[in-house]
Amino acid sequence: MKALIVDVLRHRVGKDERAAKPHDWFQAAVLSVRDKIIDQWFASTRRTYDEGGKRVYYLSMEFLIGRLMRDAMSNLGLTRDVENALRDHGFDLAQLEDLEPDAALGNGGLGRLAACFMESLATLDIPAYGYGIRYVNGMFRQRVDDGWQVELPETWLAHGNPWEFDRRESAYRVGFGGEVLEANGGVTWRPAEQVEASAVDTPVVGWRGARVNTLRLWTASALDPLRLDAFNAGDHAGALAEQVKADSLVRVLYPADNTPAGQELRLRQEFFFSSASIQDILRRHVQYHGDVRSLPEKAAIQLNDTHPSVAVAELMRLLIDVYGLEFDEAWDVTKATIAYTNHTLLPEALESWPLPLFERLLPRHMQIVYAINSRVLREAGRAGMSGEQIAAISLIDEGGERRVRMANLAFVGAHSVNGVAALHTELMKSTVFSDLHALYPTRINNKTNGVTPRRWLQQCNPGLTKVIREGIGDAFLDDAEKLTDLNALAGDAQFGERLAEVKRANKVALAAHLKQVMGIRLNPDALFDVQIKRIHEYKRQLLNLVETVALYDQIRSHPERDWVPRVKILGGKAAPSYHNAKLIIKLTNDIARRINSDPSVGGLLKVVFVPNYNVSFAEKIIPAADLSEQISTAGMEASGTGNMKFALNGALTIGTLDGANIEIKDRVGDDNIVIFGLTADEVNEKRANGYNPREIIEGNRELRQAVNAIASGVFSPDDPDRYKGLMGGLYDHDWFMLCADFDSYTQGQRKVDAIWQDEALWRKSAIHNIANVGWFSSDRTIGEYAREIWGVK
Ligand code: 26V
Repeated sequence: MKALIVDVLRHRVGKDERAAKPHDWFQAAVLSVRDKIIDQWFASTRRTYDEGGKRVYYLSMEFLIGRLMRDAMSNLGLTRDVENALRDHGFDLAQLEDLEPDAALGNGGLGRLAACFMESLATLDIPAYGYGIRYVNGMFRQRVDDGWQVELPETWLAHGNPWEFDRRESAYRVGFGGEVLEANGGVTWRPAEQVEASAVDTPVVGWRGARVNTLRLWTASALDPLRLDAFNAGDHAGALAEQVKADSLVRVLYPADNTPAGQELRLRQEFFFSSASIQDILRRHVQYHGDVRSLPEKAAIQLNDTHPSVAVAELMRLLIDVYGLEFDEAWDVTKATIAYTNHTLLPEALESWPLPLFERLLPRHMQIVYAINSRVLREAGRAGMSGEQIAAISLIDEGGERRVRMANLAFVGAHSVNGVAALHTELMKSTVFSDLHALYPTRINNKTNGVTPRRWLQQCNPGLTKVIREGIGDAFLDDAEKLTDLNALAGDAQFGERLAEVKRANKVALAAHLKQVMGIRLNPDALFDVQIKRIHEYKRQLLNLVETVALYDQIRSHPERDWVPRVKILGGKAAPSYHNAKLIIKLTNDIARRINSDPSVGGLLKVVFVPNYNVSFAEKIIPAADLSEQISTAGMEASGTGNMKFALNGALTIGTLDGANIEIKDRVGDDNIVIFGLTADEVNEKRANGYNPREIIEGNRELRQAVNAIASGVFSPDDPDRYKGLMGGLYDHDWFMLCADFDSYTQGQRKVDAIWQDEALWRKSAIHNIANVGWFSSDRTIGEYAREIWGVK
């Protein structure tokens, strides 16, 4: 490895050892590791072709990969070698790793899930391709200026991307607009505009190098990138206009999470990548298997949410217009190939497009959507459904401005529709999809999410991994469910001591990092209480903040009590147009400034808002967390995956009966998790039968004082009215039921304090958490998809 790295440094990076800067060494190390991957990559591809088996295609607008260096080294078993080689050259691997930018091609949970799934697919030796967009600017970089979020473009490609391979030979034309021509029985779509999609491939290595799969991201270029005639005539900008338009397709990731962008560019992005992916899948299939009719035997296409659901219409169009299948036959092939995963029930997040826009951009697809719709509505009619039910099933929303409903299109075009946690799947059946479920009662199924234990245990927490290996051996490295052997060590004081030492070391490391990036000093012996995730009202960062203010009050009124020292760590990005989310970030910082500078709390309470939370930051924070905040309004968080990562790293959870929290509770046991608040049924019942938050506030002194303090400007003396509206919302409607859950949340937090004060009890609980969440490995999840949806071994 040492010789290889020097060779690469000289001949491919083009630097000699004496002139090379740290970044050059990093580049050389990456390329050296990449060389080891490539042989495996070719071998995997060849094996798939030889075996002629079924392939899985995961279509996702988002892949939130983060860094790849450690992942690749660790999965190939090269970490030690690279570390030693670099040390011999005078470099520390950990420092060089920090030079790698995050590939942040996603917003949050949905994108990170796609990345975990890619790694598990390779680990389970399943031939698979991820398909997405190679955004030039991924998730924005968040700066905090005077407490406010400021968005800056993320330039992850500034120094090139050593992991990717241009595949210009894999290029497809994608059309927009134009007209549909009918001639001698056939239909052709004559688009008004065309762009070229070309593939950029990144290898994805499975654990122990089991397989290397491909993440294929599309980039766009104009068919005629420089119009020389225009250029020579002096129109230098006009000559580039088409290229600029093509660039815009892959320029930015839409930074909204759970609220549709509703803009034409977004629909163009969706069609661009869906069309290129479907064309690529069909080309590969026809090349190796000859006939498109056998597609379902050789290909399984999974739609990650509705973002790629126009693929249903695109596959139909290609099968009918290009490959000459009859509509019925094409429909059978499409449904047997495609499956759809839903990731949210929030009504505002369900995508739909104004019909005139859809028709103008995709006229042929509009016809196909109508044809599918009339078929589906006929089936509903034959099943004896009411007019109201039929209207709910329709692919077209006829209420007011007519719109195409992408979730309904995905639902009817798929043979499987899955939710991402047990509660979420049941709610899909009873709420948004109730009528579609009545018509197709076997289609909805559950696949509870998971996370890859390679990144989220082994790589991010080597200390803990080592202690576990000493305790139960190595079997858990290949099968996370073997972590249950740790249950036998829950009462072992020595083992508990070693775990506590690792946790403390991780907290010291995090504190050092935060000292460096924010200049704040934290006590590693305090309880690290963490809420990191996108900022959204349903996730209820505000509940955490109001409770923090109440606690601050209590500590000041009763300084003599035996308070548990706490550090409240919050982090996350707000959608740039989401006013309240941005205000919540400012409030966090306003509260932090006041509390952190108040000598009367004597260091018992600190509040930290970590700027620019991303995957790499999560890898530093999660191993150092004692308490994981999973406090969404019940029924609103589809699954959550952060909850799993924290438990796997030995944090206790304080959470509601929402998403996967419920399944975590079932596994770790009621004594090892702190559950509070209304159930999803109770939330519904309250919303239906009238809910009076004002009465609750008036009846609860702690809550009232905290809310009024925030509302009256105690934390914002420079602008006392800043939080009037936000707090007024709690009095008036409190849609997310913060007030209803405040009291039981507070009690939950005091229960956390009590467990913390019993050191042995806390350690035992932490062990039970680590021991019993191996089931939330994405290997288990992908195994279920493979067996129950895709039919692959
Ligand atoms: C919707 C839209 C609408 C158009 C603009 C861009 C955009 C981006 C994302 C979304 C939907 C996001 C849905 C999502 O991330 N859901 C999360 O999925 C996780 C993985 O299943 C799950 O753990 C979280 O609970 C769920 O919120």
